[in-house]
Amino acid sequence: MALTLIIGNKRYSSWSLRAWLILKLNDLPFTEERVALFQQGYKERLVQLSAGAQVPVLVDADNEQQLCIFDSLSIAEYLAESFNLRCGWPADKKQRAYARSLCALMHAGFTALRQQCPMDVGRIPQPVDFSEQTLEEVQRINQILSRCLLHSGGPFLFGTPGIVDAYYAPVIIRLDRYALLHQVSPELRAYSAHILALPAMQDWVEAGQQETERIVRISH
Ligand SMILES: N[C@@H](CCC(=O)N[C@@H](CS)C(=O)NCC(=O)O)C(=O)O
Repeated sequence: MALTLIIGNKRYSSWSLRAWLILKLNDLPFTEERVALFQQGYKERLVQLSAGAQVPVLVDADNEQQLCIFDSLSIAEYLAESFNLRCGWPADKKQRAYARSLCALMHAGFTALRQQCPMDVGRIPQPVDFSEQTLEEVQRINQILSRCLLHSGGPFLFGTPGIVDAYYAPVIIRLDRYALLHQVSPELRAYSAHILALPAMQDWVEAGQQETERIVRISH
């Protein structure tokens, strides 16, 4: 099994970060390939790679065939099925179901926050004129994640690190970069500090800050 993860700009691509972090948290060997989004020819490259024509894409190649898995959630599930992940889904069936629900919620929801506060790891932390809907979503995230942390006792959402933490990592970057951390519980603030201090997260943020492309508006 030889894995290649195609990602977008580390500065902006939140869905790429999720898949990348799952691989990193689990120490899985993989090759990384970056496609700079919204630059000339990028879409043609993504169309060639997968039916989704977006990043991330996980390419699993062996001698006989090459499989391209697109969509961060499908990548997470493929990795969880292929490897005995140390940082995967919770072992307990009920907790696992809840962790999957939280990932599905992130995958399909929180659109106001995602649109108004695109991930930008190079942004100097400052607020914008948040809409009511964005602030409501922040409070919903605060309640959901704080409850998880109180229930598990931390330091990760379900105690030990897992896919669900990777899924919410870009939200933590947004809370930080849009100066929203003072609006969340002490538990979520401590969790955020813990996530931002992970060596893999620091590597991603540092690399993103070094990228030279600037995208004015990206919503994901
Ligand atoms: N639901 C997808 C979303 C992927 C997505 O929106 N990717 C963005 C970058 S973070 C992208 O490829 N944008 C470029 C484009 O759509 O052309 C997933 O979970 O992987």
